[in-house]
Amino acid sequence: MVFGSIGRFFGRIKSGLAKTRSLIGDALRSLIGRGRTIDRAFLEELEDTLLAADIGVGKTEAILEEVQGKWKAGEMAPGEELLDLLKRSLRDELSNDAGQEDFAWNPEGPTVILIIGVNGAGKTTSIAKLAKRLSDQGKRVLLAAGDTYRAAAAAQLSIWAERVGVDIVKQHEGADAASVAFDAVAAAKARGMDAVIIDTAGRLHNREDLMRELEKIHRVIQRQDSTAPHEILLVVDATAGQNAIQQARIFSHGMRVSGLILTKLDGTAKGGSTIAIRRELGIPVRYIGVGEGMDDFQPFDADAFVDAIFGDEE
Ligand SMILES: Nc1nc2c(ncn2[C@@H]2O[C@H](COP(=O)(O)OP(=O)(O)OP(=O)(O)O)[C@@H](O)[C@H]2O)c(=O)[nH]1
Ligand SMILES: [Mg+2]
Repeated sequence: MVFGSIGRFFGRIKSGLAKTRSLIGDALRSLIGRGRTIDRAFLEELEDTLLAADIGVGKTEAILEEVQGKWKAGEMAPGEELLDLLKRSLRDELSNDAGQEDFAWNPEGPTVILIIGVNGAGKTTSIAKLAKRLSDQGKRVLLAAGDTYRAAAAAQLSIWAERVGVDIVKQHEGADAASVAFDAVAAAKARGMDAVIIDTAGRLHNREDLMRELEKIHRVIQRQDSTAPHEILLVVDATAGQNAIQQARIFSHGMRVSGLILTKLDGTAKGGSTIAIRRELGIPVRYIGVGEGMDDFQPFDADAFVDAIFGDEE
């Protein structure tokens, strides 16, 4: 598997997930590879390893139960077989029903993608990366500077728009975010765009204000297109662990989140939290961010992800 894009894809997530690999893959390999028999002490070490890898209490318990069941039935040896069980279990947890397509594109007009998440999660950067990805596919993308709260937000998005080579709709600082979103969807329709990606503020005066603003954006977009937004992607910083889960819950109560973008999986050993986040929120992971550059972004693929954290070449 070394041709062009697939090889590059694999290389990038592998290098992005290097620290996670050493925490999960290497730790499990060394635990399993010591020629031990499965006994209570082994199971305890396995439990500690899985918990230390941030995959979460729920998933850790489920794995231990399965291993224990097989052990008692005499069906399990601690070797490749156990490693295979772990990989399969993680893949099953992470796999999405959706295929490899980015979106169900709106056939009637622009596909409207609303990006939400707490401040600093990586929304604006992820928008740039997604815009780059879609425009590389030949799609015409428009960005909307819907974060009118933070002073430099629109400027930051403009710089990205220029770098990526896409258009942007913005207003003055302090403008009504919903009005920016409304204008952007109108402009995308008028200009025959394929997609409009709307940035939003991560923080307002308080959480209620933030949720109210997001709801207003949502309502106003629907005045332009009653089927919009077609995607609501929640951006989550993977390094935030339990905090990330808590934040994501708040957003997903207020809005019908259609997918997660997990950011900052590079440079952290907390990649295992992807499993905990996916499991606890029940929302599919759609993309992952593995760096600050506009190409450090991949559609989420459970198989590739698990292979990358176990250090498999194939
Ligand atoms: N290493 C790494 N850094 C990232 C990634 N995604 C975003 N960042 C960095 O995280 C910081 C915050 O990113 P932003 O995109 O500005 O986050 P935001 O959610 O838009 O933040 P607010 O606009 O303040 O709400 C920036 O320094 C980004 O470069 C990633 O996948 N990996
Ligand atoms: Mg931002």
